Amino acid sequence: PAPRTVLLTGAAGGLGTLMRGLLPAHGHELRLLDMRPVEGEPDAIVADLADREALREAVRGVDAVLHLAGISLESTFDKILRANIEGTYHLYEAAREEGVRRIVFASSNHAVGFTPRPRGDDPLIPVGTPHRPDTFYGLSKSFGEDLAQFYWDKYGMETVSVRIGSCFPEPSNVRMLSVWMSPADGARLFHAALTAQDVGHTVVYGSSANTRLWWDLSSARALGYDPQDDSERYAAKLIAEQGELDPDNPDHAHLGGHFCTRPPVWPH
Ligand code: NAI
Ligand code: 15L
Repeated sequence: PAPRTVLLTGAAGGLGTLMRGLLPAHGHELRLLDMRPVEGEPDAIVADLADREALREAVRGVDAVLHLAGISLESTFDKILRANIEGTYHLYEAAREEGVRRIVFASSNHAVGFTPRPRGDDPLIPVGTPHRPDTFYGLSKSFGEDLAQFYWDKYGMETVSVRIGSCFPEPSNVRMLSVWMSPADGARLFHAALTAQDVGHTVVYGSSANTRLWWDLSSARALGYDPQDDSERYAAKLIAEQGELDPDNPDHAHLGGHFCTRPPVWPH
């Protein structure tokens, strides 16, 4: 397929940096935006999500937006409100004003973080499970999914909300054996979300085809996503170091893990 111009917000961040490297091979031409300068990318747009005029200019002429910008861990409500809730609203308004048809929204497993994790033969968690945010951060992702549904119902703007598990080069704890998404699978999923036809507002979980998966990937597969990785090759080492998840440990009881009990806080 022809390259599609995509605005990547949050391009200076961890996931943004991984996707800057991987998405061009899927045929996407990226325009970059972040509130911080993007290393090695002098043409990147440096703008805050609060700056509606800058956002309008940034989305002008793009086929789609991959919206990764925002606070990615727990913070104060005021900071989350400004960056994630108001910031996502400003992005959607700018996209609506400029006629952008598709947004891929970096939601998070923390929108449903207080959902008990499946054990034994329990069924996988469906995308239709009720929102159970585990933090103000997760609450902002629940809001983002509702915003996306509203812009579809009201204005016909399409969104794929990707409830990302943990997208890092390698899983670093036993919980991540269930929720990890390899960067290569992340690029496959974002590519599918950017290009699938007639998505309306679709919610998907974002992870690799992990042996210990907790949630249902069928809505992601329906977009054409075909994950190639499985965290299981890291399992023996991580379990030897950390032990299996402890059923009596509250940190291990829910999808959101320790975000439910002692959430890591954004440093800025
Ligand atoms: P990150 O914190 O490394 O990157 C976020 C980027 O957004 C930063 O470069 C930051 O400067 C930028 N940003 C923050 N506030 C902004 C504002 N007001 N205006 C413009 N730019 C702003 O986070 P990471 O890990 O790259 O995550 C990217 C997105 O994916 C986030 O929305 C996060 O919530 C979501 N996500 C990531 C997961 C992961 O495993 N990496 C898991 C679930 C969700
Ligand atoms: C997230 O939403 C965070 O942005 C990311 O840094 C990880 O902590 C991830 O969830 C996770 O649940 O592991």
